[in-house]
Amino acid sequence: MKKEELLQSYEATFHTAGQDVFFSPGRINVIGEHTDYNGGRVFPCAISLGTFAAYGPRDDDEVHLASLNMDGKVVSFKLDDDQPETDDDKQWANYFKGMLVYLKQAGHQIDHGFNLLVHGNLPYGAGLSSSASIEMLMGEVLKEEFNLTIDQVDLVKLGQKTENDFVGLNSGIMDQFAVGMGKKDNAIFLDCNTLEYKYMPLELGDYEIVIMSTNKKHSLAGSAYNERVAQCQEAVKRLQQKLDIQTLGELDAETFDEYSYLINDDVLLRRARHAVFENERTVKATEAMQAGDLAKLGRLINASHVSLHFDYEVSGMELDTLAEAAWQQPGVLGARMIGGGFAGSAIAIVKKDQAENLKEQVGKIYEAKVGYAASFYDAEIVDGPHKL
Ligand code: GAF
Repeated sequence: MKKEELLQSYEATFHTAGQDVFFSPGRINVIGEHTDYNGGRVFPCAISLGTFAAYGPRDDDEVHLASLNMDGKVVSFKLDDDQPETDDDKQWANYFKGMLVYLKQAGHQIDHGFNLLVHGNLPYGAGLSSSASIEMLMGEVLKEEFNLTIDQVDLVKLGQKTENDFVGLNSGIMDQFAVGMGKKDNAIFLDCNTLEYKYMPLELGDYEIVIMSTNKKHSLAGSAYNERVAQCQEAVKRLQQKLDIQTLGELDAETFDEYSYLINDDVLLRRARHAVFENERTVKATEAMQAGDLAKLGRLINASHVSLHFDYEVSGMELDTLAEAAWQQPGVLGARMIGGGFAGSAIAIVKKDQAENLKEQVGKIYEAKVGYAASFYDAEIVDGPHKL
């Protein structure tokens, strides 16, 4: 949506002119899935699909939020209201409200109300992190409009806190980091234990990343996500009988293998095995990319999907159909589901001149099997949140 159009909608919604327009990206993750809350590595990047917001100040102490993706109905609350919205049709506002609450709790001055009109071209439930996009959008709006002095990584941490404590999903930090720290044409190699990170240009030569969306809605909070987090914590607890570790991300595959007898449970063993091996794959994938060995990068991406399917069990018929159909297409180096799983999106690394063929063929196979169409997007890697 164009800036002018959003400002027009702002005026129609709030009966006054808007002041500024902001954009915040979504994210994809090249590799390193379900490793973030396990203290492992991730390799995500910010994408050009994301969320826009038009902002205007108010001269009272009220916040009025409206989303064009939610019928444009206004949700309003007082600046000092620090409780999550509980009504079903207002809960979307919690991603914004949480950021505001935690910024204020951290001592930042937000001394007047405001209106915000939001529009996302990132489909909700597409597994491209519309939630982190919104959290970091709110962070950027408040930082800019209220001249807050806050380090960007601290803002990212408040995004994760919003997700964990205000929304109720025990997510790791990957999504907020990928969005909040996004850099054009770069992926971010992040160690989620230490928060050390490195930008790495996505050097794919004649290849590109295609995003394949299942168009099946998912709800992470209502799903088995928190259960996976708890299972990994339980596996750590059992390994702690002999090992001095806090997270699975501290283990290499060999050590894990030698001590895996301590886990003594089929499901927990598979969950932990995924976390440990996926962490190693992520390191190997960045090395392969840097060495120009894209075929190896592709194989690691395929292995990630297989592990998410069999060991972590967060794939599903729709995501499997996309990945497996992509594997059969010419010019494809690798394909896998991304994000929390169960629905959402997958990615494929494909030769640029075969990308259209991939979309057509995978699209046909998907529709025939699933009964409705998938959507395809070329991934454009962009900067983090900013004023337009
Ligand atoms: C979701 C979560 F929000 C992330 O923190 C991450 O765990 C991801 O699922 C799986 O890698 O997007």
